[in-house]
Amino acid sequence: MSRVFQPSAHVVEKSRLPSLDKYKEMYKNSLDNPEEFWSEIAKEFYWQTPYQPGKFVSYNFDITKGDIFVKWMEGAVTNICVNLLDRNIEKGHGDKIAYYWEGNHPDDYSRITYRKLKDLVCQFANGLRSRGVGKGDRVSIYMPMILETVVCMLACARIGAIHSVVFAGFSSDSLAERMSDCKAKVLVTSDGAWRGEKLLILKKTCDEALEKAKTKHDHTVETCIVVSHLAKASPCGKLGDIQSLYDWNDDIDVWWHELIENQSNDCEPEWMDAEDPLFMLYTSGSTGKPKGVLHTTAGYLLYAATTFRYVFDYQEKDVYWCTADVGWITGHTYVVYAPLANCATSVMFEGSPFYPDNDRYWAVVQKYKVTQMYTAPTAIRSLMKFGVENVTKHDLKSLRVLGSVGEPINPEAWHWYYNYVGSERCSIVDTFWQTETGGHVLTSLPGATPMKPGAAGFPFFGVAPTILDDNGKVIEGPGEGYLVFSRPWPSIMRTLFGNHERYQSVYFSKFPGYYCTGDGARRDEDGFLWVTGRIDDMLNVSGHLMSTAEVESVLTEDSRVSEAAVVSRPHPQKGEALHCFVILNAGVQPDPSITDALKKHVRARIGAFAAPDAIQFAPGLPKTRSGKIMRRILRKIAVGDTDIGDTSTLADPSIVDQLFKSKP
Ligand code: 6R9
Repeated sequence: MSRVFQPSAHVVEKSRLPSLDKYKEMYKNSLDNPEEFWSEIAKEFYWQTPYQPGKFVSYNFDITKGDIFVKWMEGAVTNICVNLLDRNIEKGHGDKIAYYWEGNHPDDYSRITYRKLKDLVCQFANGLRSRGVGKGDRVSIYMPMILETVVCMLACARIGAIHSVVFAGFSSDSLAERMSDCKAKVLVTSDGAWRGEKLLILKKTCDEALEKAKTKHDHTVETCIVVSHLAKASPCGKLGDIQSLYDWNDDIDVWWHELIENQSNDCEPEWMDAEDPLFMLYTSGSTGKPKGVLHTTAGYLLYAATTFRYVFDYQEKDVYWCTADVGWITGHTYVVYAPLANCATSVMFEGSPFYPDNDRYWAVVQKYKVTQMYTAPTAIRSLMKFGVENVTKHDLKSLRVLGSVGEPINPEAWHWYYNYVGSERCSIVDTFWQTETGGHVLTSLPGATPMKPGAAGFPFFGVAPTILDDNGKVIEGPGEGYLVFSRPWPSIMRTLFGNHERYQSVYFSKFPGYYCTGDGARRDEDGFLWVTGRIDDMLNVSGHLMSTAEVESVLTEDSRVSEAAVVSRPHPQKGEALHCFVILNAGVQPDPSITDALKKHVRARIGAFAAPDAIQFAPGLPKTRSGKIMRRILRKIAVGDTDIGDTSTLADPSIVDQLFKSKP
């Protein structure tokens, strides 16, 4: 039995949702009367044309009855950027700080008000229009955590262009593939960025990616807009002649500052239908190419705004900080859209938790008197090892709510976060959600719900989770199975860009009538939901999802490799780490230089976060008679657990012994 923690008086006193009963009442209403529930929230926002009553939500989740679709607020016309900026300024908050920006180096920091942010967004939006970008065009963004990144995303939203942010840790191959898949017209980047003492020359990666898009994917990006960031940033290591590190091609490259130089800070927004696309974001699939998850306008706005308000219990004078990179969905919804929709003041941090010292996170909380902090278990675990003095020497009493996202939080990390960062008086909100869900779907709510370390808690308003067994039978009460949802909430993804078939088959075909998350979940005796991890061939390394198939296909690109199988094994900081079984071609001898080459190749092709921890040369793989790799057994071998259970279905059981013996 795990201990139950009740919200402290410190949290409850201020909470806008101060009791479990209130949550239950609102939750019930959100399911019984979705139109009443969500249209009340919609009233706060600006609609050029209001929605048509009676058509608030329509959908089909049952593939046996026809195509899957989800529509919210049909008939409504709005612009999300206007709602985030103009609306707040008109309400008198133009001088409110939208972001405190904290650079990689502690000497680099700035702040921006709502008014100034709108001016910059309009100028850049006009700049994009001057380059021929309009409604429906795709703009790829490969940027560090700087204010221009937010400006760029909102500028796209203002003119109806679909932004596609690619995390700036991805390789040039990955960027090329993503730009080509969505046929991006423009790429926006910066010359580079510091991450701790490491210098990243982003423009160079972009040059390579633009070339690869052309030669490998037959796609030409028309314009590459470059923020000059390095000249402004304090150097944190050796800085050579930057300009010599990348190319400049006058035909397509243009400096950001030159593009906006003479642009007006007024920009007529593009009026968008409720279901017009807002952005796409690629996420790994268990097979094949990355999936371009597409989100639309009105539903995303409503849901992002509402989750932020209740899950973080944001109040007017609070300072909120989400440490996620904008390259991931957490950065989209909870660094950009949701805080601005609530007229919040946020911290945006460019750097690393370890630079210049391992207490940087806590120094930032103290500096800005952060009230809500939102980070990932992997970050917490990597900071735990430096001892609690790093934390306790800072004044963290401004904190009220501590968020966690990306993977299940292990109880040890939960307790450390709760005891030392939150001084046993902050609520921890463990938020389960996905790129596909657009916003939190299972979570605790500060002030309202009790907490159990490691449990994601309860469904958010409008969300109807179900647990199914292997046969698709609903598990009522306590039990474990597949986590699915029986109806849409406003920000569920609408399709995979350019591939509705794949959308239907990946998410809706396994259990007709349900959206399938790909995660397992358990409901305990008290009704808490625990997410137990992926049930497909996906890996979650430091909160980054990737598929075994993706890494395997990169490994087999090496001509010396004939076959590869990748599994995860537990890792104290990263959560999971990659253990790769590699079969070499006949005549090739295992050698440490091959190990090195393969590790480097995976980093180069996918990104540094995908670097394997172990490469094991294997004489063969445990396969069933029908040729399926038994990953269950490989996972046991990776951790040295000889209790492997039934091997009777294996074509060649002797292989298992050999694999245990050849473990590095
Ligand atoms: C927001 C985000 C989604 C996958 C998801 C699940 C895992 C995320 C979690 C969690 C347990 C949590 N996940 N949050 N598992 N508890 N609080 O991370 O999106 O990158 O698409 O990953 O991450 O496995 O299916 P995304």
